[in-house]
Amino acid sequence: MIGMINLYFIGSAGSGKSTLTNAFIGWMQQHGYDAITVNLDPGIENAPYVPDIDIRDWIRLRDIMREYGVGPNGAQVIAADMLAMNIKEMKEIIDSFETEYVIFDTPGQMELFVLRQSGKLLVESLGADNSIIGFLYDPVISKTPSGIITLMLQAASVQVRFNVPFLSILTKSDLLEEAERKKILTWSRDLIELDDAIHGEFPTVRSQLSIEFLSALKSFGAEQQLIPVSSTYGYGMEDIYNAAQKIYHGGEDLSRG
Ligand SMILES: Nc1nc2c(ncn2[C@@H]2O[C@H](COP(=O)(O)OP(=O)(O)OP(=O)(O)O)[C@@H](O)[C@H]2O)c(=O)[nH]1
Ligand SMILES: [Mg+2]
Repeated sequence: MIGMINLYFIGSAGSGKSTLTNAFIGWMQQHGYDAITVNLDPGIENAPYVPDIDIRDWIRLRDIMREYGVGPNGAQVIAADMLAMNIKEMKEIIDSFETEYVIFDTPGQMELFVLRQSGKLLVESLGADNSIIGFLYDPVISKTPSGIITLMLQAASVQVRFNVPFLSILTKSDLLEEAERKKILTWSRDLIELDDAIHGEFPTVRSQLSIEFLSALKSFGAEQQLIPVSSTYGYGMEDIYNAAQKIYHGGEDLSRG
């Protein structure tokens, strides 16, 4: 029996992690589910939610910049590495909540969480076998075949890195025209369509992206139906919840458990 589920929102800068954290916790609370939020981004400004646990209680970018004489980017890297020292204490606090879902908002720059050792250490220390990564697809990037393929490659690298169950989420889908949204959703589940589209995007250049290459991506679950959501309008939250429940509880609804 799985207890707490750790759900990590990971995605490129500005893809909507913090806003989705807010929208999703809001939806969960409104529907009577027990959940908390953890902010792992020491550089967050104007957080749209009040985190239950906040990395800024341990690590402050301004202090690091002053102490180490580095700029904001250097401070982010040092902060990411410092996270490792706070995992044990953070775990104790998280455990004390005895909640069903722990929702993690990760740092703006995805590579800080994905590439530095501390991100992996955190996921493993808190329990990889009850974790889910929600990978966010930015709608503006997803609009072109080369853009969505790039995101699929990033998603595949995140999967290689963490090796935990995965959800693919198309954020801010209210910004897309209906036709664009349909096109992106088709590409996400049908790599043959995507292969046709990438050759359409580069008609004069012979693309090195072969169908074999796209099929390799498939083996990492890239050909997975995207879950379209909008944090602004609040839709898609139930779809994220149902997909997450399906992974660990076979779709069982907590409220009826
Ligand atoms: N229209 C629309 N805008 C959104 C939605 N979600 C987020 N945004 C906007 O997208 C921008 C980035 O959102 P954030 O939630 O800060 O994204 P993030 O991934 O946390 O960004 P960083 O942590 O700074 O990398 C903000 O201006 C949000 O208001 C959405 O569902 N619809
Ligand atoms: Mg953020």
